[in-house]
Amino acid sequence: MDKDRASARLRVLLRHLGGRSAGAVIAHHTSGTVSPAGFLPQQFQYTRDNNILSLEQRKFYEENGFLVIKSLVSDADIQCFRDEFERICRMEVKPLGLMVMRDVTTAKSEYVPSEKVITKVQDFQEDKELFRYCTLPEILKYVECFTGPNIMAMHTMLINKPPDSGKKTSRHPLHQDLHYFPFRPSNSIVCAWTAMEHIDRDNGCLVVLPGTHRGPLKTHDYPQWEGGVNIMFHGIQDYDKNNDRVHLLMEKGDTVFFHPLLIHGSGRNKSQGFRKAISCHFADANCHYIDVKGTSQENIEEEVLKIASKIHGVKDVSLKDVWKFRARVVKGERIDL
Ligand SMILES: O=C(O)CCC(=O)C(=O)O
Repeated sequence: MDKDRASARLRVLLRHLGGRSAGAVIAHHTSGTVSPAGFLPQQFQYTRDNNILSLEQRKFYEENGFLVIKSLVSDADIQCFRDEFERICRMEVKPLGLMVMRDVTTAKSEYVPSEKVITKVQDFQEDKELFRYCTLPEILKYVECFTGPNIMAMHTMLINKPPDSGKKTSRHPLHQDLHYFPFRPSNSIVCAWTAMEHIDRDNGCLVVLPGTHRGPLKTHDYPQWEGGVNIMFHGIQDYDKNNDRVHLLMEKGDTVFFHPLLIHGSGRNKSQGFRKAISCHFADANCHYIDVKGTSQENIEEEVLKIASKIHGVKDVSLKDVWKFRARVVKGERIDL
């Protein structure tokens, strides 16, 4: 590729990824090296043919396993999600099935319902306002590029990463989300993660290891951290320490779509504020459940079933039952999931 074409391509990449997050992406050695002209559609295995993504965007996701779309969710919607989260924290609303989480350093202290003690709410499929995030047309338009037209919302979270207490417990260890999922194929699953405010390295942005979506699912377990680890924050020990790392610096409304095998995590929140993001894992309704017995996912199955029994009092259920209970169709028809 001659110099002019290379810099033109780089400009296109910059436009798609935008300002500072693009700055980080350029550091990845494969992001600007292949000519889109030489890339034939039949080579795509992680994205679908539907003309929503540009060739450069498809190429980028195929190579790196993530794609940032700038300013995708409006300020007004984000404010609505924030208000609803605060209502949940004050216990003014109690959506069915919602899991409310606290940081390991404060989990055992007295419970005062407030935004300052809740670090994550998970499984908000029965909260009309928060679940609206999973049905936003601007989100689903991109999701369809990875899942196809029949879309299930499988797993929902609003993460309220707290200022670190000094024990580094606000970190999220490097992991692959597929570890938590008993459904396949992995290429038909995608996460949408939207920044609810400016997010950078100071308040603990996402960090991703580009290209790792092309590797296998690795063994996960609790990291041996001195200050403790949050419940269900499993991590990978044996990732390639020389793999490039990209810190995703994002503005309010920016959304990253990423593959469930992409190794990612987030750093310590060194700021005084609570860093908020909202996310949903979507899957093609044609995906199927798998039995994780005898696989590396057995440890998370055991933990999830224990929690389901403790919080919801449900016994004799399988991991598949738990997932079927939380899954919701958001576009097209419900098929196998
Ligand atoms: O928002 C974060 O800090 C990380 C979230 C994440 O990777 C997860 O919950 O799987």
